[in-house]
Order: sequence, then structure tokens, then C-alpha cells
Amino acid sequence: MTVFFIFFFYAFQAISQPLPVPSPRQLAWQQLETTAFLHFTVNTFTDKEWGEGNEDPKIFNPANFDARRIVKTLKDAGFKVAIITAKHHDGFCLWPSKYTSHSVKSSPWKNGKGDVVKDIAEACHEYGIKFGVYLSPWDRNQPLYGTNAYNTYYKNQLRELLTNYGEVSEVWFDGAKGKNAKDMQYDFPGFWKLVRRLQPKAVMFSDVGPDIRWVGNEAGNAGETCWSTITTDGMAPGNADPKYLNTGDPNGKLWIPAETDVSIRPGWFYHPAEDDKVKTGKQLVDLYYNSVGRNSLLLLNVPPNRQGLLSDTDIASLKEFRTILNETFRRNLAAGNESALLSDKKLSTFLTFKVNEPLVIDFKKPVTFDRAMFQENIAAGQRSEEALLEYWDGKEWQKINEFTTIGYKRLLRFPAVTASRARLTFLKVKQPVLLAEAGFYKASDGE
Ligand code: FUL
Repeated sequence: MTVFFIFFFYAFQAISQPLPVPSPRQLAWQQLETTAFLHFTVNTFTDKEWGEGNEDPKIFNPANFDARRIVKTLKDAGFKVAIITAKHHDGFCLWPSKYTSHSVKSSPWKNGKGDVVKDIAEACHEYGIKFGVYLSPWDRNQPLYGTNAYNTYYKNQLRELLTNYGEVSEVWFDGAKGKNAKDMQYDFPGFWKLVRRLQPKAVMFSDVGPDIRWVGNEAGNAGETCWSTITTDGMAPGNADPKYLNTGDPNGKLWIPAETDVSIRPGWFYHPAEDDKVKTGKQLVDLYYNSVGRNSLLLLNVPPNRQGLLSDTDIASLKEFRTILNETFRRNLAAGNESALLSDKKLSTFLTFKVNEPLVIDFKKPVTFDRAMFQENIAAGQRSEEALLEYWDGKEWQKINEFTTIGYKRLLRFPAVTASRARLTFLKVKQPVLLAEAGFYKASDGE
């Protein structure tokens, strides 16, 4: 009797256990899909990836720096945010911080009167895209680094960035630190409190949150299975297992979705020798499928060059990228033939599906498609664990794809099929799936 009772108690708990859900700021962030990183500092001029901290500020002189041109290019290519490396590991500040002279104010650029952060922020506000800041905790220039006074220095700089440049939508706390770097106990709780107080709408990235986590690699691949939930007990930026971050955890206690940061070039900073190694538009489209299409978000780095502009090859790739995506997703072949709720482009309207109660889409006539897109109403948590997509060949159902998580978005690519019906069946769910969108597309050129 007691055994039965215990069994039912736990069975009931498993069903009724509330799932972690996104905060409004996380929900808004997830829907941005494509966001941009701008890596720019003294490294751009020294040809390094990690500056030493002893660079002469006089080398920073991007004679033709044009924030409006940079931001307009990003906006035209569909990017919704630009995050600037206000300070990278070398400690050089792209804004005239009151707390150090190791900054643009000691450079010849605009006779020391320039402010890269201000120019980028203003251009973002002007063109209607969001603005974010990266402020490296690891600082190889600042003598206070390694002492608690550095935490105050860092917070002072954070305060400057969060109060002088209008709305900040994302703050990036990089966990990277060189092997021989001094020991430093960062006051992350203090940093996070400051951001919440000064920019309550901003999401914060570090390897393990609090709002957004790292995807576990810099190659641009979210896990084939990608949960927005993890449990961070005992984890800190810099020590989390990349594999765990890559796939997330179906039983994770916290909603901390993955952000996929990757560069359009081999390095994060501009290097002339990499001018012929820029990813093509098609390669960027692959990154989109492997990030946004796997319940993550693409944070693509496009580094300004020594002139202070984006390079022509990079611009051409961005254009090609957006053109391919626009053409592929222009027409949802299921629109009008399935519940209107599934093609209204709203996450908040959905149909509910239990295990083995499939969604059948009747296209009414044969259509050819090679892409499918599904979205869950993640405001109520992430639920699909296993699903099967099939098409009707006139006699029986044929498998197109079996996949796991959906979350915010799942994109599937497969050889083209021509069919008048498709069927989506959930095989395993955490709770009934609230399916918000279902789309079927034909990619124009197979990309
Ligand atoms: C890493 C850094 O070390 C790289 O230089 C770059 O900023 C990348 C986005 O994060 O941890």
C-alpha cells in the first residue's frame, strides 16, 4: 500500500513539476535570432588575438572609422543587436574611461577625443538595432588586477558603460583567462547586481548565465539536442563542462539558454592574412541552421579592420547570407492549410500535442519541400524530447526525420520530398507540447 502510494506520489510529481520558464527579457532575447559581435581593439593593429596589455595606445588609429556604416550593414543583413568589445583582455578601453588612461583618449585617433562605444551606441539607436557591451573581466593592463580593488575598478567601468550610452540590451562577461594570469576572485554577484539595477532589461551572458550561457564551442554549433535548461550548482565562468553547455540538461533547474558565438573569420580580430578566409554566405547559412535552428541564437562576429570599417568580403557574405534566408523562408507552404495558429508567427498562440497524437498537415495538393520549421511556446517551458516527421507517399507514411528538442526553434534540412500530406508525431515529451509554429519550405538553391 505504502509502496503504491509512494509510486503515485512521485508519478504525480513528475507530471505536475513546474518546468523552468524564461524571464521576459530572456524571451525577448531569444527571438532576436541573429545578433552581431564587433571585436575591435589594439589587436586589430598588432595582428594579435590576445593583446599583452602593454600595447602603446598610439597604435590605435582607425582613420576612417564609421560606426554608422558598420551598423547599417549589420541592420541590412538582419542583425538585431551589435555588441562591441568595449575592453578586451588587453585592457585597452574603446571609450574614454575616467578610471584609466589606457584608452582611446591616449590614441591619435580623433586627437584622443574619440569614443568608439558612443559612436556604435548612437548608430544602433539611430538605425533601430539593439546595443550591447563586452567588458573583459580578465585585464592584462590594469595593475590592480588580482586584488579586490580590481572588482571596484571593473564595476566603475561597468557603471560608465551602463549609464552613458543609452539602453544596453546585452552585457557579455567573458570567462577566458590565460593560464599564467594572476589569481583573481571576480565579484560576479556584484557585477550582476549592478547590471540589473542600471539596465533592468539587459540580458547577461557568461559561460553559465545568469541569463544566457555559452554554447560550449566557438565553431558555431549548438547541440543537435539543445535544452534551454541547465543546473549551475558548483559551476562558474571558465570551469563548466563545454559538452554540458552544448546540449543543456532536460532536467536542468534553471532557464539559461545557449548563445552561439562564432566569427565570420578564423580569428575574432581582423587580420589581413585572413582576408581570403572569410566564411561565405552559404557557410553562414549553415551556422544559422546549426544555432538558431537548434534552439540557440547566432552571435556572429564581424571584426572591423584597421580602417575602422567592415571589409568588403565580409559585407558580401552578410548580404548573401540574408538573401538565402529571405528566399528560403519567404513562403510557408503549410500556411492556409493547417490551423492558422501554426503560421501566424506568434509564439503565444499554439496547439497542444500529447504523445502519439499527431499533427497532420494536409497541403491539399502535392508540394515540394526540403525544409521544416517547428517552434514551441517556450513561455511555458521546453517540452519536446523526441519527435518524428513523415510524409505521405500515396500509400504509406515515410520517415523524413526523427529529432529531439524543439524549444524556440527547430529547423530541419532534408532532401526534397513531394507530398500532399505531412505528419508530426511526438514520441516523448516532458509535458504536452505547445506547438506555436509549423512551417514547410523549399530552399531556392538547396542552401
Ligand atoms: C573568448 C576570448 O578569449 C576571445 O578573444 C573572444 O573574445 C571570444 C568571444 O571569447 O573567450
